[in-house]
Amino acid sequence: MNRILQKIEQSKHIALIVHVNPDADSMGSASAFYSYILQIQKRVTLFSYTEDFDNRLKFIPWVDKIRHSISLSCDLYISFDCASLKRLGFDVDVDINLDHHKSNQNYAKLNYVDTDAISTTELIYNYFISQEVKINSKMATALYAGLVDESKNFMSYKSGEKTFEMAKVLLQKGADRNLAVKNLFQTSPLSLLRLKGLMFSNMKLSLNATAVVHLVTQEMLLSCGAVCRDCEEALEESLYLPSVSIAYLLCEDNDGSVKCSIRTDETVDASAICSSFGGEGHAHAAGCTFYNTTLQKADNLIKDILEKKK
Ligand SMILES: [Mn+2]
Repeated sequence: MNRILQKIEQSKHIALIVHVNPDADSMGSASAFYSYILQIQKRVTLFSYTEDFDNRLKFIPWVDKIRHSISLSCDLYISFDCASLKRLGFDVDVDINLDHHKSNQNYAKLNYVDTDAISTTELIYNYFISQEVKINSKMATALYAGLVDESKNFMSYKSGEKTFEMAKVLLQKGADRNLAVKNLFQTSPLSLLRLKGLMFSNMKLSLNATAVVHLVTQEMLLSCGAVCRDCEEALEESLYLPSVSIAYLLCEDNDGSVKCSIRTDETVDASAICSSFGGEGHAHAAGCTFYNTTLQKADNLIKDILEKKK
């Protein structure tokens, strides 16, 4: 951690990079860091490869400052919540990698990866506390956004004493809890609700009803006005079925690839399955991409792996 501070102190213009299709954790950690860099009176720029990211993240401070084409003139590049270089979208050498993914590839000069942290914002929070950084209300809201999203509004099995302790401190520092919860858990575009209905009526059970399979075509997405990432909610809720320990999604993306997302209970390692296809993620939430294939062929590949594990 001291080496991180040292690097920051030596730099004049610092680039903060979130991952492609940023989530509240990636954006929240970069946002809190943005405030911090401003506090120490250095130049800072926030980069996201994805331009049309989720509207529900717009409440996170500094999101309006995001740039989408990387500048190579910064003297320090920091990535947030990004397990691999590929997840950055940009072609850039990363100096500091701040993350909590089990599958992190330690691709930077300095890698600070804490797989025990429930969110990357927890790791940033610990850094701020250890460096006695003053956490203002903007920073608190940003850090809270990542915490509440990754812990699924504190429902995740990983939520423990330190999760609630961090939440408590952030609320004391002025985190806007209502704004975060309203945006992250209680806002749904019509397209998403329609897609959920369609996914639930089309889903299949397999392997003695221990697995749920969602095959989503471009046609299904277009009929709802939805995109692949909108499938995540229905995927996660599929695990609510008592007999189910794994739910996976294969979704035809508009670039012709098939996006795979896997959610599991504590008995199955999702990240192990996805890494056999070049993907990455956490033990119970992971993803990978298949190229030049069909939904059916990709489904067979996953089924083969699951059957071997039985
Ligand atoms: Mn995260």
